[in-house]
Amino acid sequence: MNKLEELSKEISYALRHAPWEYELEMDEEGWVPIAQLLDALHRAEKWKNICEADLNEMIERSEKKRHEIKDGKIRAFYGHSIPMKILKEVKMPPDILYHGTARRFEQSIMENGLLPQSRQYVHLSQDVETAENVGKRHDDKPCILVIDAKKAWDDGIRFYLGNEKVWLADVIPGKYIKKM
Ligand code: HQG
Repeated sequence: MNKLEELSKEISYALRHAPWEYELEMDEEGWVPIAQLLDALHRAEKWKNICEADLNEMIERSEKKRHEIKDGKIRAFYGHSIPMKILKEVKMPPDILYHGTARRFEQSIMENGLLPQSRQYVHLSQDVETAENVGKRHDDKPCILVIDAKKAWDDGIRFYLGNEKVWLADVIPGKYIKKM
């Protein structure tokens, strides 16, 4: 892992899971003042020279769009597990979305639906390749689930925008899910 990847991991941890460890004041959309984040990072020897330009470079160089910077603030696009629910923008999804997961979870997902588990939202992928990469984090031969997002949306299930490849939802009942 190179230094920018390491930085991205630590910032994801701070913004998704533990803002209080870094004394960050987070608003309801997950935004945190960059100055606060930099102050917290500077306390660690490893990050004592990090500046805003490094954060921009981290975002630019990453193959996944995990963070966003705007008006002196930074936030994570998705992945949160903190108790305060992060408000996301409701948006009509593409007709089909995908979810890559472990073979061992498949039966439970079909029975109980896709649940957010330790995160605030269920994470869905815009395309099969992205879903495969997500699934490989859990299983070397992941199973890909196909979500009838159009039907779910028409039935009143809300979807939210993560980034251009990641969509979010509260719960996806099993009737909208089939195996690829
Ligand atoms: C599974 C990474 C049993 C679900 C990724 C998943 C993504 C169930 C696991 C983002 C279930 C949760 C999120 C049920 C869901 N029974 N298992 N009823 N419902 N599950 O890591 O979606 O690199 O919290 O299938 O790329 O894998 O960190 O979620 O396998 O975008 O930026 O419960 O995190 O992005 O696992 O990944 P996770 P995820 P980053």
